[in-house]
Amino acid sequence: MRTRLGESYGTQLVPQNGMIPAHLLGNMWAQEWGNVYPLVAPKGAQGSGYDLTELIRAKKTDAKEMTRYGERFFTSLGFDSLPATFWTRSLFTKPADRDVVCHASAWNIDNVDDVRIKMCIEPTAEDFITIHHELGHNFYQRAYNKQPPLFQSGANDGFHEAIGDAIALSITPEYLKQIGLLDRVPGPAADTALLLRQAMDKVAFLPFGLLIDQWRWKVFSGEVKPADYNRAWWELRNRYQGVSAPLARSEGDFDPGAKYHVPGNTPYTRYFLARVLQFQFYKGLCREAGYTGPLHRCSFAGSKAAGQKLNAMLEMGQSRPWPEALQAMTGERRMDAGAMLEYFAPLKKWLDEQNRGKTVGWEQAAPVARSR
Ligand code: X8Z
Ligand code: ZN
Repeated sequence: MRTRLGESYGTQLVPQNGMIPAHLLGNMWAQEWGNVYPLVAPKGAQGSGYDLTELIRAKKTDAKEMTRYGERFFTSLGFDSLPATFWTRSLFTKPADRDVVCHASAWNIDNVDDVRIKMCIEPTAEDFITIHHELGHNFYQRAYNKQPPLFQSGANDGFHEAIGDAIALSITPEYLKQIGLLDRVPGPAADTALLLRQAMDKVAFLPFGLLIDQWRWKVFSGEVKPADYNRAWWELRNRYQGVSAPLARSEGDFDPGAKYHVPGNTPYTRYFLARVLQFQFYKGLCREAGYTGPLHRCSFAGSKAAGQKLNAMLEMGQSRPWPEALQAMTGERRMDAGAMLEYFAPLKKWLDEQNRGKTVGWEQAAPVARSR
């Protein structure tokens, strides 16, 4: 990322042994970086992937149709369709006449089957994936509705965040062809490109997913005082993500407040856990579907066996300790990033070659003096 962004923007702005300015990463919070993939795409044949945003736009797919694609993935696994009320009571697009919270969310209104999403869907790859994420919440909610109220929840909150993402990992070129969005499946030479884009979202998110609650817990414990809220935020951003503030900051700024979950008081470690768990779930469901090829090319869409395995875990809700739920689906009792490493192994090999002889990692600027 640093090398390629340096080529695009110059090494004055992107120091080759320093941090990447956060505004160059294609996301307001620099939490997922896939949106700037075109700037870092490998050259030549390896770069020939496809652009899901373009495919969605070319088909003039509207918000509800995008959501139908997500629903059809779940029904292909054997889940019942969403209830009619989902379609009439959800919010799919940004209303023109009033202000709403556009941060995507999934709702379980009656603990039976009045499930809904609230999202301002745009025709982009990012929102296409997010729809699958949100529907993962809704299908989980409906699957555990026979549990006693106290168990109507995810096995742990990372599980709830990982279901739809595990599904979305199955959105492979073959799957896109199957559902009529892609005409021609690119050859294996495009794997590097596809994996790189995926890593820019999935891997780059890990340090971000980790630091939000680190900051929050330091605030709650009193270790970080109000006068240092913003400094402590950027210290974590520098240390874990290797990104720097676009402009000089001061305690007159409150950058953590721009992240929905901070003022919204939504725990965030769940997303870090989900980033690891989703690859475990995906691998387990691919195995169940009888898939034996390289992990990143697997799509378990259409597999009733995978659907049954998934449903068996979902309907447990929180009635058993999470290691049992994990075991039911994957055979493993511990959260483990092995499946994630396996998925990205071909990319890791390519990246190691690209980075040979280059400085990997970053130096942080000297910390700003602590206020008292
Ligand atoms: O907040 C979300 C979902 C709703 S639970 C859209 N996510 C995190 C975020 O946007 O910060 C999904 C990935 C991380
Ligand atoms: Zn979520």
